[in-house]
Amino acid sequence: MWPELRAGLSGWLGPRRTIWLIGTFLVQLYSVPARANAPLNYLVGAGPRNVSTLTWGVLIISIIVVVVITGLLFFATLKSWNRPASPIWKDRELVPRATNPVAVVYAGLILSTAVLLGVTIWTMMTLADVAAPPSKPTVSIEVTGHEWWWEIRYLNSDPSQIFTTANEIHIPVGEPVAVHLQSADVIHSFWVPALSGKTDLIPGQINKTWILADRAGTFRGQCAEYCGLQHAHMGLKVIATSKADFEAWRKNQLQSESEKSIGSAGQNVFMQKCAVCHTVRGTRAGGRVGPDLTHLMTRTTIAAGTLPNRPGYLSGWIADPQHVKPGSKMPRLQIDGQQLAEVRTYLEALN
Ligand code: HEC
Ligand SMILES: [Cu+2]
Repeated sequence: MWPELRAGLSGWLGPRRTIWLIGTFLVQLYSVPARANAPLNYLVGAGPRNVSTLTWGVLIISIIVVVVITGLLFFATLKSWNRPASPIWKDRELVPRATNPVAVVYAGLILSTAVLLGVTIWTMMTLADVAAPPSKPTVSIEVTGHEWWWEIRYLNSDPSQIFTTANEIHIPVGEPVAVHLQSADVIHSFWVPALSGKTDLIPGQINKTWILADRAGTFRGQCAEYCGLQHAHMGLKVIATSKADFEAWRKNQLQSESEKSIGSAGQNVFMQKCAVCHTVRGTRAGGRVGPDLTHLMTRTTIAAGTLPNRPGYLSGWIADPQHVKPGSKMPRLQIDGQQLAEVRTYLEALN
């Protein structure tokens, strides 16, 4: 069979194809680091290691299985070419073979059962491992899915330590964080690939999961259950920092605006046009339809990761949210240029 195989291959694999294949391989190799930085890459974990180890393990086993099966298929195909063409069966007698060909089938069955069983047990063990955090969580948050943004509430047994923010979760490095998931409307799914698997947010039910970052960094998350028009623009970020930085951030989030005493033309516009839907703690603005804006400027993005939180984008968003995120629950408001500038100045002081 080898001469045939070699002849077949060299016919197919001319010099141009060889160069093309090697080139493709090199390009792939080169783009590996680029893909490692892709925001939703799940092959590089920053949380409990065993999940990414399982992913890699199953991936490698699957590749080996595909390669072996393809090899055997090639082998069987080429072997049958060696048979004399169109045998006339009536002139021939069946010659008993030295080895039992059915043994190959048994071997295949045993081997694939063993591989599948192994992978199943490994998966079960990993699932049991990640069911509970390695130690008692030090921080607990409640995440509420809305069409199409995330409400984040930091829970505490002391009510004065509870606060609400949106779309960006800060956590201390190395400490497990309990996450309670619920939904205000339809089913969403909480997914931060580097830190945990997916868990659904289901109306009328609280699902629990946990996250842990073993290094500092910003980890992108995404709603992973189709939830309507702007599902793709329902992103979130987990920002893992040192304990000290986390505490500083938390202290600042706990402050109300009145302590910074803001009173301006912009605030008047805000009270008239925005306060029905948005809260700014410490003021009369207590709407709960949209994100809490008390510390808007401490966030890096707006509209659930859709735009960077910079003045130009902020103006664009307020002037016409339906252009940025069609179907979003923030309507286009009747607001003139001067009011827009004033309200933006007001928002820019919310830090
Ligand atoms: C009818 C309710 C409603 C009104 C009125 C409203 N908003 Fe919103 N706003 C929302 C909703 C809902 C979102 C979340 C949109 C999304 O991300 O899909 C939002 C998002 C925002 C955001 C982004 C916040 C973040 O962290 O992502 C800003 C800033 C904002 N609104 C400012 C304003 C301003 C300023 C006004 C008044 C001129 C206003 N909104 C009026 C409902 C409203
Ligand atoms: Cu969603």
